[in-house]
Amino acid sequence: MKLIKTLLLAALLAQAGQLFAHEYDAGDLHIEHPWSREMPPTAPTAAAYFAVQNKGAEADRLLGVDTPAAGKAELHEHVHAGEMMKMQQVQSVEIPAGGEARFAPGGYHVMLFDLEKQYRDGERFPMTLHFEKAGDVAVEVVVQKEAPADKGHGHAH
Ligand SMILES: [Cu+2]
Repeated sequence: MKLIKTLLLAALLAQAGQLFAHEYDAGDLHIEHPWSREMPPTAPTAAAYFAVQNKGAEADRLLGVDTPAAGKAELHEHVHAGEMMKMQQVQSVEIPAGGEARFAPGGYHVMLFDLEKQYRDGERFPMTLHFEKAGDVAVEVVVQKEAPADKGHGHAH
């Protein structure tokens, strides 16, 4: 009985953990809540989002990412093309000194191609961020149905 209670408690705590933002520190960089929206099982791509704050006095750059969950991962941005929004690859994203870069729907995102599978709400997959100065930072991407509440200034579409 005690064992069952312990297991139940562990399961509850594990679930509660997913509701809270998870974050990572690497040198002067602080990486907040990497997440990906749950996609239909047949969707050909997915996108990952996070915010990076730079507490240092020098700018850093995100040069790329990779993940065993996808055959290819690219840094993308959304740009206005007349009435349309289209996305295009960028080679790197600056994390300004004392500032931040936000990856969010409608803006910068990590585009994931050739997925090994589409992950479900609540699942996680590993991803490594490659920074020019801070080096490689391993994070876990949480898959969720809904975008996390945005306390920042991302713009919605
Ligand atoms: Cu894209």
